[in-house]
Amino acid sequence: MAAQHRCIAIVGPFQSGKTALLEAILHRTGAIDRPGRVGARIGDTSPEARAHGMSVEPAFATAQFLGETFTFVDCPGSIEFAHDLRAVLPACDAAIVVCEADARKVPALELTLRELEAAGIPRLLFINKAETAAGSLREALALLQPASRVPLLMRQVPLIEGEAAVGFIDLALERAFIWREQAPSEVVALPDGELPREKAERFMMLERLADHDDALMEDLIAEVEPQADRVFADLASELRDGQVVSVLFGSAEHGHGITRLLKALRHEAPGLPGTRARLGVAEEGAPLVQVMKTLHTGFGGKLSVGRVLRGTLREGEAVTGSGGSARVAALTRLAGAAGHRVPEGQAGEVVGLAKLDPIGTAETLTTGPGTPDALVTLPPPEPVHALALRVRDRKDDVRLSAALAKLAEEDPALIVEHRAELGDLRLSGQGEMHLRVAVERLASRFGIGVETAPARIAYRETIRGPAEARARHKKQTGGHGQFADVALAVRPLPRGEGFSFEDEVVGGAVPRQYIASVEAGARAFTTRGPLGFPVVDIAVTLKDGAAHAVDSSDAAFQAATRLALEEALAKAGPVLLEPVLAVSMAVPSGATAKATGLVTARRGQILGFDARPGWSGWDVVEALIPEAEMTDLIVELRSATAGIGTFTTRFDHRAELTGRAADAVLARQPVRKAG
Ligand SMILES: Nc1nc2c(ncn2[C@@H]2O[C@H](COP(=O)(O)OP(=O)(O)O)[C@@H](O)[C@H]2O)c(=O)[nH]1
Ligand SMILES: [Mg+2]
Repeated sequence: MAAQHRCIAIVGPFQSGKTALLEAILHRTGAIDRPGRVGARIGDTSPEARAHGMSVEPAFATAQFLGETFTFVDCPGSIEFAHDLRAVLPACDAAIVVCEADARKVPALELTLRELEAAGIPRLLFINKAETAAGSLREALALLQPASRVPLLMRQVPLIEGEAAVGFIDLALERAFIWREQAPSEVVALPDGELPREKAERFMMLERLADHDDALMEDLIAEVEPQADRVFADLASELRDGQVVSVLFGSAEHGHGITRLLKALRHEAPGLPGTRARLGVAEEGAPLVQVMKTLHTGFGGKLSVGRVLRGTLREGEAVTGSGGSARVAALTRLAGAAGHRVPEGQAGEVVGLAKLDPIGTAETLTTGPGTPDALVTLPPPEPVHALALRVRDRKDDVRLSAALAKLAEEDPALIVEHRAELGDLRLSGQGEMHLRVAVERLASRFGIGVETAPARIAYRETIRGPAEARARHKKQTGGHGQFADVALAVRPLPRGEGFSFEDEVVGGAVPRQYIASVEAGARAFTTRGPLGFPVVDIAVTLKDGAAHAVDSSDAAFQAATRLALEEALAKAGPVLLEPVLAVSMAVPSGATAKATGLVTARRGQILGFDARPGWSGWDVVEALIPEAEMTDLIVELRSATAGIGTFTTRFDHRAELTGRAADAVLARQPVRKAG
């Protein structure tokens, strides 16, 4: 059999050391000479990642280990970029979840694990920074288990000297190792004093494995030492089936535990056949490629990064996905910022496919006949932050739309709306950094400078009470003149009812065809009321009027209606309405009080809070918050929750806005011109 091509995602909370781990792996496997430093890391090669010292998009790198090819995907840990993972994870064979033995980081770990559990991705945990966590390593299982719905399987016990962990005992191999700086560990004799602990921990590990293997359970009950093969086979099958999550530890920074981790992946992680089975892809058939990511490089154009799930893809072949068909102009193997041209991509490999214009992220492509069923569907995540954009230079206006369309195609979590009513271009997404990176890309890739401002709010106005007015439009110009006379009543309607028109004219005072003119005039007038905003929740009643046999016209009745309404609305007590959102915030329980504080500081109203269903250590806070107060809510919520709190919103109702807040809105609004 040809060598396996594996694909492993590296995921986990922000700052847990994913990029450092990727570098340690690349260093250990000889793909790079020495591990880099944050900012110059192979995983963080885009200018935006460098500028912010964090990973802002998945980075791909390939390494050879014991005759197999591994493509690793360093996935951004920040929740603002988590949506990228949804296209990446399904095509990976397994994930390494990088975490820390630190109680404060457990809710973030739970968030990562939920994504993987939902997608059914086999996973193992790598507790990083082990050199600083000697004591907590012993407690790690109890500490981390609440974050996982699946039993964690401690695979190692730390060897501790003084305050520091210096190595580990592998519970499956029953061998002791001492870590070496940036080098494979050294096997040492199992220290006598550690034997009881080793036996106890190994028994716990085997017991958990035996939950899914009756024969192993019988061995344990009969106190027979199980065969090593059986234990390793169970480790592999139970990882693949998501029945257990193995836990290893080490240090990315010092290169500790890296070889052990790679061996665990090699022996236990499912390969391409397992991934095909999970995705429901038959073994036989035309070549199939799953698109994990779309990049638009300034120089090379569009690049679709895809994993070959079946067959071999060759340069020059045409592929078809749900977006259309295109020829693969060039194939590249990716390595951080660099890549090199290859003639083909074999089953299991991850390759860059150049210039597939109609193809988007997460599409499934084939070279065979027909359009393949999509293996992955991606509901776009709900935006939590929005900005209004304006080009610095008017002549960039058209280019801005095209550039934003490209960014949105690359990243479905970016939502672009041209809001004609408010005259703004609104960009929304997953947070401040997410939008900031998008704005920086407009400059760095497309050379378009934009200014940002808080997105505008769609205010409305209504009236508080009933009023009546009568107006006459009369002009004598040249031939025949213009004449219309209209008497109207207005009254408020319940919130959300919009606009209604009634006709109570008796005796034909206003001829039939002009009643329609009055209604049309009223509707046109309510697009901008006396306060300068669209008027809603009013009923207009035509009470009376007069027409002239020759001089009346549609235009004259519309004009008279405008005059009458202007007077009536001014008398009826106009008032501003602001949109209020129903907000559902998910936060680690420790931050619930801070989250409710954010609501009350924003003219918000708490509706209640409760444990987040199915989660440990998380709460959900339900609240009503005026949309105008949402600006930067996500920023403050994230800072109150170490970056992992989030919310969803939906429009709930419009509420009257009065007092100083209303004055501020009106002061910004251009005054309605008279007449
Ligand atoms: N002490 C210690 N620090 C580490 C280790 N691995 C990474 N770090 C540090 O943790 C921080 C985050 O690392 P990085 O790889 O960028 O995290 P990422 O956000 O998960 O990609 C950096 O300051 C690293 O130097 C480790 O094994 N031990
Ligand atoms: Mg990183």
